[in-house]
Parts: sequence; structure tokens; C-alpha cells
Amino acid sequence: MASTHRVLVSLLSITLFSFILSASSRHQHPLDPLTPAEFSLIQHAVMGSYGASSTNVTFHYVGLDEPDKPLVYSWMSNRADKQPPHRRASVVVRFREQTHELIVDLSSRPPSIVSKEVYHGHGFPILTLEEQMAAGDLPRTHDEFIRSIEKRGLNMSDVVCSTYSVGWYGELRSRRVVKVLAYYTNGTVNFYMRPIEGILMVVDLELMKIVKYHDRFTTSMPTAEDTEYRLEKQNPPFGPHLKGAAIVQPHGPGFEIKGHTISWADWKFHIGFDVRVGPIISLASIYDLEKGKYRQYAGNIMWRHTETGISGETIREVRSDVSLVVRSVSTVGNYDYIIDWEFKPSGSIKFKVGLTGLLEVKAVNYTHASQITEDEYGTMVGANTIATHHDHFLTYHLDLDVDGASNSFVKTNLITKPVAEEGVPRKSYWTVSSKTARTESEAQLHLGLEPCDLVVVNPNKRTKVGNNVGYRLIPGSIASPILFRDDYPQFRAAFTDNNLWVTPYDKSEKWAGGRYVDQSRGDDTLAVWTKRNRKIENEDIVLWYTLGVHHVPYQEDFPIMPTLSAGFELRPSNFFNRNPVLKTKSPKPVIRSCKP
Ligand SMILES: [Cu+2]
Repeated sequence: MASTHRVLVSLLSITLFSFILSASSRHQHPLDPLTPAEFSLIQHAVMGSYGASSTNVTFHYVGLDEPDKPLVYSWMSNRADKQPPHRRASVVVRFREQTHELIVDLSSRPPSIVSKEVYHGHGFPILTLEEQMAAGDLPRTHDEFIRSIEKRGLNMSDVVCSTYSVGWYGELRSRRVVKVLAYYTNGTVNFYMRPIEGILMVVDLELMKIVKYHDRFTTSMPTAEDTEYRLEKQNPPFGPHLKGAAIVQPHGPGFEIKGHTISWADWKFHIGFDVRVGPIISLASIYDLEKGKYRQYAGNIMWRHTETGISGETIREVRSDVSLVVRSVSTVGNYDYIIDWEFKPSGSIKFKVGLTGLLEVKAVNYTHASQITEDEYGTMVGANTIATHHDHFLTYHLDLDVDGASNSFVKTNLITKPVAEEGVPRKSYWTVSSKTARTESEAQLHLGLEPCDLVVVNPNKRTKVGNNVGYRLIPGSIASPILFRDDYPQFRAAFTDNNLWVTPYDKSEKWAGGRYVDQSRGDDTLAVWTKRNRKIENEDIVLWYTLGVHHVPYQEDFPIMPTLSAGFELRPSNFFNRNPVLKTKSPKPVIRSCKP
């Protein structure tokens, strides 16, 4: 494969996703996600290792333990006659109030337990759906709660309870607990808009018991009116009226899916899946070859120019753009996250996150904003309804191998310089000043108004004219934490302290917020790992980019919010020797007769 460039991007975000890929269950690729059959084998092996006590084992995480990168590359380079690396699963279970970490080897039949350790650090694993549902069912039969509901004149049959993590505020001992909040349906499915205020409940998940109960105050309940989002519950007039638009693929889908590997245009990448991360895009590579395939027209311009500078001639050249979008949607309680990876024939990857779903609100006695005299920590979006201020931060784990694993991170500042020559009327100009980050601390960035380019280069590879091949990160809207650094939530989410971090690749550094986030104490975050200030120049490096949204709610976000998007781009920068889509022809327009 002549002149092949490869950029490897493995993407992890901190949010929990519940996206299931319906792909082939045969695993041929070492990064393929675990199959249903493998899950059964793992369950059997783990339960077997606990013998008669196995009924007390609960599974909190099961995922592929990715083989080391060199093994994957070596397998890829010679896959025909190579056995794939050992397939292993990483498992976290709770057993007798302890967290156990296991590695299961699936290459042997039956699978073997390679290691089994008790975790003694802070924080707890991901909550299971079953325990959250069991905790949410407890109040219904809890005497104090029954009295609280009666006191408010509400029907228990319309009460819905949800569980929330409790965080950590300096306690010396932590039990595995959740708080439970109550909501009311009674005329709407949008119960999040009808919180039953004043009741505080804490459930100990190990005892599966309500261990704290306070009924502190009551407020007016927001009405069900105007909270519905189902179409059949809306009343006329309807609108605005939209006419349908279609993406058609008259010559077929244009992309090819083989197992978990997707090929499209000059791109090829692998999609894995992890229960905590959602989809993981790996081994994304774009080939610097001229293939000439055309895919669906998306209506954007790939490049264009109109030239009128040559007398007697008007030159107009336009190429329409076509992208391949990998989309996953993940519903996390009240919120929905739409995660898009848009691959472009030009070699760019655009990352977009769309936030939609239902806000978290609190019930208040006010019915009009003019009645509010103190800080209510939110916006009045309806009578008796305050939607609270909050943040969203998503950290992308970008394991870029630009034309090989050894890469460097270069920050190029755009700086203003005075004009030195005499007799020149101009006083200033701007130029660039590039600096390669040698260690982790030199790469940590607060992005803002300072103009700069952020490029990952391969210092060992050059283009024909001598530039280092690279990919650059173009940030989108920037958000930085606006809490005190020593505040507990910020301490735990210290990975947001910078917009960008660069670390040397370390397989164990997977989760920016730590392996055990529930009630974590901030001792296992990106901010802690990078204190070692390791070397990152000409190394296998990982970029951690945090995309954030400070969310001040507005009335349009009620009763369900229109999608709010944020994103960033990875773009080839001296990666190709010229515009890689120069010779791409625009796909023929698709003409369809449409009835008005
Ligand atoms: Cu929000």
C-alpha cells in the first residue's frame, strides 16, 4: 500500500451510553465488542469462581480488555496467518460489600480467571439497573413516605421515584448509597416537570433499605398542563409545517460493513462498544490513494471557487460534499445525548454532541418571575417551575497515531509583531511561533481568546516539501469549570480543569474521572495522573479534549428541549501533499419527481 497514512482515534467519553450495535456476532477482529455468547461464558466462569456463594455476586461492569496496541497492529499487518491476540474481558463485581476486579481469558475453553483482586480504593462501580429500580420501588411501601404523599393529597399510584448518585463532600466513611427523588405523573408522562419537593430519602444499596428520611417542607406542585411532549396529546393549531427532505442512495449505501469494520470513501475504521463509553471508534485510517467513489449527497460544499480575474473567462468550480455520519443516541435518565462522528472525504472528522430531552426542575411557590427575590439557582420556565443551572462536560479520549505511534503535540501561537523597517506605514503584522510540548504540564491548556493552532505531528515523517505530517484539533465552543477549584464536585471532576491534556499512552488510563466514579474522592482523575509530568515528545500520546456546555435554561427548553449542539474537529494538517479531494467529482444530482 503505497503512501498510506493512518490516524488512529479511539474515543471514550465520560457519559454512560445505552447503545446497542446490531452487528455480526462472529468476532474476527481483536477490538470487536464482547458477544452475547461470550457474556454467558464470562458470567459462568465468574459465578463458578465464587462457588456456592455466587448468588451474592452482582455484575457492575463487563467489557473487552483491549489487547495491547502493538499486538493489534501486529495482527493487522499480517492477519491472514496470525491468530488474534488473546481475548480477555475485564469484569467488576460486588461481593459481600466489596468491589472485585477480575480478568477473564476467553481464549481457553472453558474461559479461565486470570486474575481476581479486591479493590480497596475510594469510589464505587457503576450502579446496576436492577438495584436502581429496586431502590426506586422502596418508598412506595415506606410508612413515612406514604404519610408524606397523603399529607400532600397525592395518589401513590401516580408517584414515580428516581435514583441519583450522592457525590462526596468530605465524609471519612462512605456507604454505597443513592438518594431517591419523587415525581408525579397524574395527567402527563413528563414527570420530571412535576417534582414532589421537600422529601429527602437515602437508600443503602447493600442493605436495600431506606436509611435516611426527612420530610422538610412542601411547595405548590407544578400542573401537568403544557408538560406533555407526545404528539397525540397536543392540540391544534400544529406547526410550523415542514416539508420532508430525503437522503437517497440510488446506487446503494456507498459504505460497507464487514463485522465491525466500516469502509467508506477512503476511510476505514472499526466500531466497538463498551457499556460505559458507548461506541468506540478505533483504527480510523484514511488512505492517500485515488479511488473515485461517490456517496450520498449531503448538500454541503466540499470546495468551490469562482474566478473572474482572467479577462473574457468566468471559471466556476464546485464540488459537493458527502459525509458518513456514525450516530449513537444515549438516554441518561432525563437527558438524551446524540453523539455524532462525521467522517469527511477530505480527511476531517467532525465530532458533535447534541443535548436534548428533559430538564431537571424544582418546584417553587412562585408563579411569576417578578415574585422571585433571592437566587433560585435557575430560570422560571413555567408556573411553580424553576429549571436549574447545570453543566455538561464530555471528555474525548483521542488516541491519535498520526502515521505511526510516535507523535508530538505542537502548539502554534499566532503572535503580533511590530514592523521594524523604517518608512513602512504598517505598524504590525502577525506570525506564528510553534512550540513542541516536552512534558505533560507543557501541553495542558485553557483555551480562550488567545489565537493558536493545536497540532499532533509525527516528528519522524515529512511531506514531500518537508513539513511534519499532522492532524490538528479545532476546538468548538469552549467551556471551563466555573466552580472553586477546592469545591468537592470540582475536585472529583478535576479532569475539566483544563480544556486539553496530553498524556503518554497508558492502557490503564481510560476514564478521565477515574475507574470508580460513584462517590469518588478525586484521587484517580486525569489531573492526578498528569502530576507525574511524563515525557510526551515523540511518544505514543493521547489527547484528552473536554467539550462543555454551561446550561442556563430558557423557556424554550420547556417542556422538552430542542437539541443544543457543541463540537470540535480533527483535520489533516500537512498530512496530505495537497488537497486530497481535488480530483473528486461531484456526485450526479439525484432527480426525483415529488408530489407537492
Ligand atoms: Cu443541560
